Amino acid sequence: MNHRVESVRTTLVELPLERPIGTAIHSIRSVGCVLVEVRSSDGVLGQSYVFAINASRLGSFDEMIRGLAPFVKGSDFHDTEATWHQMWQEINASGHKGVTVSAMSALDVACWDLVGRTAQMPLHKLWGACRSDVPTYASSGLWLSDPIDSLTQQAADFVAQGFTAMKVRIGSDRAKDDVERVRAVREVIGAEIGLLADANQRFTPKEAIRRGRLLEEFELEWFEEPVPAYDLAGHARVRDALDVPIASGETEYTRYGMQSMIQAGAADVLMPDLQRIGGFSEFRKASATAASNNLPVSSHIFTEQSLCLAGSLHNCVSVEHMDWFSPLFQEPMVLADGRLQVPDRPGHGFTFAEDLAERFPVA
Ligand code: SMN
Ligand code: MG
Repeated sequence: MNHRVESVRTTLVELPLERPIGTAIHSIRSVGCVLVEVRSSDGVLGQSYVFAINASRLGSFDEMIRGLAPFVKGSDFHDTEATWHQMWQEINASGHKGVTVSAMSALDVACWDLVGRTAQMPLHKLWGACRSDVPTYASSGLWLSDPIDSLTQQAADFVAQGFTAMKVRIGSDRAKDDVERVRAVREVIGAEIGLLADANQRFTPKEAIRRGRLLEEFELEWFEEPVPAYDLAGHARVRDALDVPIASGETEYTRYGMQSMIQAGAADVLMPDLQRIGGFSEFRKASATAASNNLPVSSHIFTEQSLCLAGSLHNCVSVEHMDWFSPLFQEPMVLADGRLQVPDRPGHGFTFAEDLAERFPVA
């Protein structure tokens, strides 16, 4: 049997958002994606993508992916572990965080997809499945840039769509504005719907503790990225001072980043991001590291591609529902009873739609 990768192709696209949105640290008008396709000598395709907010410096991601493609081209795509470590060694001098790891992620995910599609098996089944659906929370909304009447409308819409939890962005200049915004959402959704808050690293530890206390009455499921991602000791201070679980980790790279967070006691829930963590291979190791420390993980965005992970990682307790990337795929995600189905299709289960480059050109 011939199991070689014959070609690696990248395509740049830019998906516009419905409206410009903002968090405490981001202004987002669009998401630029590098689509990656690896083709086997049998003509089977494995697919993945990485993205950059507003398509900023998207070319650097493309350049790095194409620069690492020779490690994949000609290799047996089942040798994901060997290929990952060859790339890891190669990027040593350029840095084990950032664009380098994102590029490795894109290639690793595409090769795994090819493994699943060639075997005609869903990846979660190949890895050892633990569930066929997973709790999710609505995250494509409730932005810090949205006025309160829009927040309440969106929150009601999420409930009507069948979501049983949602995430609101906080980090207003004035504490009382955060309180007013969270209160408005809680009043609309009632006590039974889960509410999570993401501060996107906005606060000092003292301010995070103050805001956390002010928000206590709203029974948040978690308080996400309360302080700068690199301030692990600050995370730990906030975590010790508040009862609400602290979620963080979307800005960390690889199992080593997760390990640092765990050792610092930074979070109650770790949130690996498929792109930054380093692909399926590394996400699985990061989750095992968390599991060894009795910690749950919840995937950060990359909803479609994270379902096969959640389907096979027992401590992956939820996935973030973000709809930005849905236009890339032929298959929709299926939400039922507040849970997303893990697709029963080969590979990660999602196939690029037709004519993406023509329909979503980079501005
Ligand atoms: C987020 C995700 C993607 C872009 C900006 C902000 C946010 C989240 O931190 O966790 O959804
Ligand atoms: Mg976040």
